[in-house]
Amino acid sequence: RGKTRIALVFGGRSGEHSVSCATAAAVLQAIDRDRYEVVPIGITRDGHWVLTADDPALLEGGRAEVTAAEPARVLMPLGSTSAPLVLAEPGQVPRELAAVDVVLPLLHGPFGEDGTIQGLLELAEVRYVGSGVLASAAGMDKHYMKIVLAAHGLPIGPHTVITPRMWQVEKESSMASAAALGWPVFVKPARAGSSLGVSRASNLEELEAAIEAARAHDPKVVVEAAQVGREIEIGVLQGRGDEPPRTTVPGEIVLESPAAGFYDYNTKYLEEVETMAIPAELPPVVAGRLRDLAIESFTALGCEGPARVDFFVNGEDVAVNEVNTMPGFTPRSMYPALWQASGLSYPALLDELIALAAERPTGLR
Ligand code: G1L
Repeated sequence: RGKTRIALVFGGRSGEHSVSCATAAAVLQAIDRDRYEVVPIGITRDGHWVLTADDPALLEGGRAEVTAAEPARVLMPLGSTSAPLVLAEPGQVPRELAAVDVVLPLLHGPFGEDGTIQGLLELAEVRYVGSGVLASAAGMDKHYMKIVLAAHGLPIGPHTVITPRMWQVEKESSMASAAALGWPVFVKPARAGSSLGVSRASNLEELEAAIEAARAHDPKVVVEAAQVGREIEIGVLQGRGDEPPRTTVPGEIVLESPAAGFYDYNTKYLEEVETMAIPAELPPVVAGRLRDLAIESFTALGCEGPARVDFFVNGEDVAVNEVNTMPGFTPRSMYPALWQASGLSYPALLDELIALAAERPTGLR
C-alpha cells in the first residue's frame, strides 16, 4: 500500500491565523513521513489558497502568516524561490484539495471551525478529520450548543441570549434578563473562536459596554452567570468502528497570579497566567462522572474525531461549559496533553484521527 495523502489546510480569514499556522507547524513536525505524504495548503488572510513550503520552521513563532505577497518572509512555495503558487482566489476552491485521501482542517472561527469548510469538503466528497457540518456549527455557536446539551438533559449553567433583533427593539428587557442572572455576568460573542470580545460585567453600565464589545465580534451575544468552581476539561475521541467514544483523564486549568499581593485589579487580572494540571486532582467518582458527561455531550452534538469538553466543577456540582470540536492542537495544548497523559502520544493521536477520517464514508452517515 502506498502512502496516505494528507492536505493540511491552515491560516485563513480569522483572528486565529497565527495560532493555526503554529498548529500546522506542529503537525508537519510530528507526522510520520513513512506513512503520509503531506500537502500543506495555506489560506491567506484575504482568502487566497497557496501551496506552502513543507517546513515547520517557517510557520512557528506565533507571528507566522500565510502570505502570497511576501514569500521570503514567511512562506515559500514548494521547490521554488519565486512567489507562492496561488491555487485558488478568494471564494474559490483549489483542485488540489480533491486529490488527497484526507484533509486535516486546522482553521478557527468563521470560515473554518463553524462548519463551512466541512460543508465544502462534503460537497466535494473529500474525507476530512473531525466533526461534520452540524456538530462543527453547533460547537461554534454557544447559543445552539446550550440548546442541544440541555435537550439531552446535560447540566449547563444559567445564561441568556441577546439576538441582534432583541438588541435593536428591546434593549431594556434584554439587559434586564441578563441582570437577572445576578452579578457578575460573563458576556461572550455567541460564535467566536477564541476569547476575543469576552468580558465581565458587575453592573448595568458595564453590562451595556460588555454587550457592545461582544457585538463587535458577533451580533449574537450570550450572557452567562458567573460560575463558581474549578475549570476541568476532558478529551474525547470517537471510537473506531462500532466502539464508543474514548475519554482522557481530567485536566484542570489553574489560574496563577504571579503578582500575588499586588492589588490593582487590572494588573492582577492581566498578569494571571493559566497553567494545566494533568491529571486534575478529583475524587474518582467525580472524574468518572465527568468522563461519562463528556461522552454524552460528544454524542449529543453528534461530534466525530476529537472534542474537548470543558466543565465547571464545584464539589459534587458540575456543569458543561462548552464542547470544543477544534481544540487547541499543538503538543503543549490541553487536548493533546490529556491524550499524552492517557497513553496516546501526539503522533499516535494524529494517526488515530487520520485513520478515523479515512474509514469514514462520505455523504450521509
Ligand atoms: F482535525 C481535527 F483534528 F479535528 C482538528 C482540527 C483543528 C483538531 C483541532 C483543530 N484545532 C485548530 O485548528 C486550532 C484550534 C488550532 C484552530 Cl486555529
